[in-house]
Amino acid sequence: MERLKLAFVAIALVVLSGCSPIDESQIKRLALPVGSTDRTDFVWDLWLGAWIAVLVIFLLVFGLIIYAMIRYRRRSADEVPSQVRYNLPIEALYTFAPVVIVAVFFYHTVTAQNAITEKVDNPDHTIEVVGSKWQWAFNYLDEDAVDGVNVFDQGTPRDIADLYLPVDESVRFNLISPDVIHSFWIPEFYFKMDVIPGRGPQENSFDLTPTREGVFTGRCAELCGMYHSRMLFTVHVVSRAEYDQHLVEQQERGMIGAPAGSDEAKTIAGLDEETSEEEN
Ligand SMILES: [Cu+2]
Repeated sequence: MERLKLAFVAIALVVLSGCSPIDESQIKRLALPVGSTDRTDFVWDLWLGAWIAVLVIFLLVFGLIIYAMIRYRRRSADEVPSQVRYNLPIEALYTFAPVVIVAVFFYHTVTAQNAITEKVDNPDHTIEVVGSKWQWAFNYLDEDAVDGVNVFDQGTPRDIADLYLPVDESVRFNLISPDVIHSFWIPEFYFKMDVIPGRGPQENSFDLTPTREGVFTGRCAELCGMYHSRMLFTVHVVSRAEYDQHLVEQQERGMIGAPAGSDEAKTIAGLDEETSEEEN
């Protein structure tokens, strides 16, 4: 008995240690962070709808189970409740019902996905996102960027990259990778898209408009190799003036051009040491 108690305490500790301090507003959003783009409402509607559907199905199924347990229970020691097999209408129902449920989920998922990935006609800004082992480069491809030249932000496995976005202005993201599959994910945007080598702006591109200023953490959401966990980046959603200011600063720092990634593929994270064959 003592051992059992100990086991319970141990399990409770493990489970509870996984919990962050309770943020009540997050409970209201059913564990989603605060949405921060013009597309997040579609995801929220899908998320809330799915939870309501799941709750209704849960109550219905458990209600019927409990009803059957009580209504058809054995009432005396010598009586066996009636045994029923091969009830065709019931079997047809529980084949048909899940198909309907999946079809409804599918319909709403596709509708939401189409709305989320809808392209705008003329995005205010275009940013090329380069995911490579194991960091990100962001090429600000605005035609009017700074004196007609492109500037960029780039990280290393030691110093993560910054991404600047102007609030309330539409941005097109073109995702490219020179090496393996990565995935560009900003949790507050309720969106991620894989970054796939060999695919260009035609296939791997999406538009959105950030609607809330703030600093968010972006991640790589596809296990891409040894230092996958270092593929973090910091997203700064700022005013247009601050955005322009940042581009000018990048130009002054000499961050001009459009890196295609992969330089960092040769760098050992945290050491900044080359490990290419020429040196060994
Ligand atoms: Cu990655």
